[in-house]
Amino acid sequence: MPGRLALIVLALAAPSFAFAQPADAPSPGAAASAPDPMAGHDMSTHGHDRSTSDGQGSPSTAHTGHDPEMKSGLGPYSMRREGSGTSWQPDATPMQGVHLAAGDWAVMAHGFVNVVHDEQTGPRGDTKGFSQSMAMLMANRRAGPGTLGLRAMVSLDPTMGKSGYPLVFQTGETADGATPLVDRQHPHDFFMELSTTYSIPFGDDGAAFAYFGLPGEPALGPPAFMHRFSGMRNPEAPLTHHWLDSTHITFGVATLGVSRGPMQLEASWFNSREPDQLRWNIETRRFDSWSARLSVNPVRALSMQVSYGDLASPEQLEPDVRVRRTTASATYHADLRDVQWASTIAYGRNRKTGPGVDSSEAAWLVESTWAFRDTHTIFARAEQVENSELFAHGDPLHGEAFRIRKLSVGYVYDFAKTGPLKWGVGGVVGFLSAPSRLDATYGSHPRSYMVFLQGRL
Ligand SMILES: [Cu+2]
Repeated sequence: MPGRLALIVLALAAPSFAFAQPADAPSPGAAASAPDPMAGHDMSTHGHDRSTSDGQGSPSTAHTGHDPEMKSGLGPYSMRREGSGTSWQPDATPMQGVHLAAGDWAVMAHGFVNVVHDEQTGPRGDTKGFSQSMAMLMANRRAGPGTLGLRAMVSLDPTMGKSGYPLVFQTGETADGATPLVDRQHPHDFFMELSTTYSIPFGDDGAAFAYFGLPGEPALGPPAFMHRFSGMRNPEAPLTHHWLDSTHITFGVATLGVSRGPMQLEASWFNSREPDQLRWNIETRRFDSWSARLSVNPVRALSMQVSYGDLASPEQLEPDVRVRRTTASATYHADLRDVQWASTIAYGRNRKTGPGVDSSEAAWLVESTWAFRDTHTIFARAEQVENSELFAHGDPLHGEAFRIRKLSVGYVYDFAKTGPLKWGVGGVVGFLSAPSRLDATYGSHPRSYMVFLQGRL
């Protein structure tokens, strides 16, 4: 069973990170002398940031034995602000994963595995057991006048099979290179990110950076769903994925960005083609597309972005269709005494043009995750899409856009901690609504059910 394989990999990886737990009396050469990749950039000069995770404001406490708050590789702020790729999330977001120092490198490891039983009702529904997973290693060090960053992220999703998992009304990518995946979520590629960054500080609170990923994530959309706090406990991929964050695995991307205080402006050049059905390889293709994003974190709790991308040829099966994507999103993160509560609202629009294609389809997402003492987590997601990919070529309904709505509500109980790993069990129910003309195809009230075991690092 693929799920077991993912569990074994995560379990094997766990002991080697165990020494990275924050220690009050670190051994010489460990946390106490952890390199400061952004030395000279006093975090306390930024009103919207905290100097240390334990709330002690003096910057001198950050490196005297308490868990050093790892700095971003992209600019003079905490790594808390880093979402997926080069995206931003609120500064109030808790640090994920485990942190350690290895020579001159500050290293972070982070990951999850979900073992899922999935049932989608209705004539187009299906049932499947599968695992989803992600393991990420990030490392930053000073190099010359700036900071060098490396990031590797892999997933054992390809073990779920080329056709992914059942998810009614989901569309995007292909299992066989010939027909589109409909009512299924595609597996993510084994290599989700292999990227490098270099940033140079300027002024008191500015930085310029370059990012290269093969694969990587261009400056387009909010942080990807499995990386944002408001959605990361939910094993269901959002139906809005291909309107908001589907470019998170892009085989070839270069980004230049500049940030100053609470603002960041970026531009990316990249290969727009979505990953193909071969999920274990690295694909290369010329850079044919661009995107730009403005991100603003005006206060600790809030992060907002607007972005635009011109994707020359994203679809393997419709290479002549160009997609111009516009997205806007805001995430609010309340870090209270016992509660972490993150909510995201996002809007995306795909304008598609090509031979016989001229459409503009909008999507909305609102999602929220409320976690009490790292034990009880409640999450919900409401979405709406206008989807014209539900019927194959030749079907009379092919190309017609249908408004689909989904409300998912779920709960996870975290029952155990083994070293740095946390284990939870949970469930999520999704209620779908579609125009009654689709009743014959989908049934009148299709639902999505998942129960899952979740391991997190
Ligand atoms: Cu994806």
